Amino acid sequence: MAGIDYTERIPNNVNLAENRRLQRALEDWQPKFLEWWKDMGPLGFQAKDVYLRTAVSVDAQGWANFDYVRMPDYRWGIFLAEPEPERAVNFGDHKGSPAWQEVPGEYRGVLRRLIVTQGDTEPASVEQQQHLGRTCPSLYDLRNLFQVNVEEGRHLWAMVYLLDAHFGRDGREESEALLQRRSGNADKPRILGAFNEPTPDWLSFFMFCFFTDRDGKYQLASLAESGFDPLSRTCRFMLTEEAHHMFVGESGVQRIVQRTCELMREHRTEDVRKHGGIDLATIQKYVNLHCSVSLDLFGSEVSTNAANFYTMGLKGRFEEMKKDDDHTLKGATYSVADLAGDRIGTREEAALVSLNERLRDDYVADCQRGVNRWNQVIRSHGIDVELRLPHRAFRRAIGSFADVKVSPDGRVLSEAEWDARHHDWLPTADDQAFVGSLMQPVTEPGRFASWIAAPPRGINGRPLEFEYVRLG
Ligand code: BYC
Repeated sequence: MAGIDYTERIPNNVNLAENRRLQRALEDWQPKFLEWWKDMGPLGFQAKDVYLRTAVSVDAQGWANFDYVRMPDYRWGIFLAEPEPERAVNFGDHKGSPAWQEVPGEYRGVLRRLIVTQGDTEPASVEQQQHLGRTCPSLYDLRNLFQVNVEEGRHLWAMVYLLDAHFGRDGREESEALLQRRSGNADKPRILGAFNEPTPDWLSFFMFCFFTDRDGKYQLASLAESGFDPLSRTCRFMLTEEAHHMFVGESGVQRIVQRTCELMREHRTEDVRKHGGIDLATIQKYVNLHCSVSLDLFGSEVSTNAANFYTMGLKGRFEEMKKDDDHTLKGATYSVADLAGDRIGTREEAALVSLNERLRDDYVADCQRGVNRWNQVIRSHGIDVELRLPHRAFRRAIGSFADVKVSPDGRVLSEAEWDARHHDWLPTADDQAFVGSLMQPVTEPGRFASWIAAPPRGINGRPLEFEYVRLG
């Protein structure tokens, strides 16, 4: 078991005490991080005790550590998964060479950009969720929000460690810049589109955790294959935290769907709004919005950047080592979504430049499994409605479909048709105002808002009535 040294100012399992230069860089960054956290982290709850899970070692048991913590006292730190002895670069032009423990000089710029792009999403999501605590549907959900937030904070630490440990002065400058950009700020926005969108209500939050955090899972899994071993090890550990975020998203939407179905049955109507629920049609619109925003995060269908990341051995495919091919992809092809006139089909492309699309395919299949579970809840109430993922060309801003209007079922539309119909497919101002009107805080232990069912069980064996956040 790889224990984490909690006697240090910065808990870690990377022997920080033996690297004075790095320790000084991180100790210099730490107060700036805390300042950012106090400024941009959860508003109004910094002094409250929250029942949080903290990693004390990087193996499975190391997660079982739950206790009350005030968020600014959370032990953010640097935890890498155990090294794999004799690990090699497993794909691309360097396949078979020993994995790099230091940054290969010729790939320095590219690798730095990948790490900065990944790192930038972590504080961005905390910023996007800053106001949500004030309208929590229960103490259980409030605690889950804060658990997600502190772990996103730790993911920022993970990337800052890589920048400070391996990129010298440039890395330290990037670490500072990660604390300076702001989600949605016109002058200094976050790097990727989805991370500048607001998360104004809890339906959006759960959708974000389901769709956008899942992009995180697929991107981190690809980076976990990296031939740059420190990146691989840090992403492998981050993935264990990411799983909880997706649980929060999937179970959150599922509980909303369940409550909606209960109200539909009880009142024999689809229009559950007047009974304090969120109608399935509105939930579908939020699915369309968040899915399309997150599909953009995979980049263009055809990308030489993606081909280069792979050939250089820096970013692999999802489950690279489970794939039975030559792991160089030279000469191989892959089928990518394609626009031909006003029809959407597929065409064969070189596999190397199609890696973004391939990862998007893995992602869509995973999203579909979650949607199937929501639909099972709907069916179990005897209701004949299905939630659906929108077509991958719907409402895209990046890639082949950025300039066309496409319906959720994949028909290419004229501008006029789009203008006439888009309010049926995406949340309107009225929908948002309605969802917003439901966002009244519920903070009595064991109680839940009218629009969401209670979860089947509490956290770490505690009952639902447990005081997951002490507000008193
Ligand atoms: N928004 O070749 P292309 C997470 C840019 S989420 C704005 O198609 P590429 C989390 C692109 O930078 C996971 N710009 O794309 C979740 C490029 O610019 P340059 C985050 C975009 O490079 C929830 C140009 O367009 N991880 O962890 O193959 C909570 C052409 O790009 C966007 C990563 O992102 C966009 N959506 O792929 C908390 C992994 N898409 O070069 C956390 C690291 C593309 O012309 N990043 N552009 O200046 C990457 O692997 C790649 O950068 C991307 C883009 C997959 C994002």
